[in-house]
Amino acid sequence: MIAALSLALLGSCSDGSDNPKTTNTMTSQAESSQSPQQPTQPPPPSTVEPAASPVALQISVLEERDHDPEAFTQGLEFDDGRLYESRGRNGESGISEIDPRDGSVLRWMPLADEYFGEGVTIVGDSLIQLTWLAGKAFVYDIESFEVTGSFDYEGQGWGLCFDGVRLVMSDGSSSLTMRDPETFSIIGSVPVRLDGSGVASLNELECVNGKVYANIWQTDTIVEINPATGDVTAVIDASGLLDDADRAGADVLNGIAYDEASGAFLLTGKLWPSMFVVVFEPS
Ligand SMILES: [Ca+2]
Repeated sequence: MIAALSLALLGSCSDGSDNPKTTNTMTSQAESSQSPQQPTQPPPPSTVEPAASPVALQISVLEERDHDPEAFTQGLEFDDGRLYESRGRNGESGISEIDPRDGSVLRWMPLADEYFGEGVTIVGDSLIQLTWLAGKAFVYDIESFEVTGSFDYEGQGWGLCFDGVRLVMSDGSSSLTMRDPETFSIIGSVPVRLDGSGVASLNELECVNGKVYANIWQTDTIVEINPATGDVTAVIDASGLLDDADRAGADVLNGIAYDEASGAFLLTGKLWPSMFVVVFEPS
């Protein structure tokens, strides 16, 4: 299954923008060869890719838990039941392991003041943490929290997740960039579209079962993306998590971590006093 998924994803990333056209051509040829007896009927437009409108989803809160209101959350990820968070802001940035039950900080490794931490993900026994404008990703040993290496890259770093084969990275634009997890070199990119329009400000990411979830900066919206095509397949309304009092001291939603054990997502945000165990359900 993983191999099949890998092939599908690798095939898509080499030229994601051309995939819909390719699919359209193939679909039309197949239909015409199979339906010579119906020359007077126009082809059903609904079968032409990309056709599906994104599904509207909302959140169902299963549990509210504490989160450090001093944490300027830039990345959130589970690994084997342990929860990791990247914090931003110069002078306050670093990596922490936090207790998923109560948000307490179990381990903390600060970044030098010149770096502004961004998205984080896990590859094997390593954490990889982006920085915003420095063009540098730091690699940490997940057990010791020591920095074991770094990667240099062009442009801004926002969100990062690992789909088991490739790293997926956002930079605040409407595109996702796929990178080799060993070298960090670019191996593909895909423009993200919602009803045909680009979706800008893709921020924190989470790779789950072949889909990529991204929260849109400065909104309470999370989009579910098919990384093979860039199409948004679901739009999740994550508004209303914080009450007005908590909202006043908090910044934007910016943390998505999927817990494989429960099948639920954990959501939080920059300077949020709470994190929320949620599932997505039809609106
Ligand atoms: Ca994440």
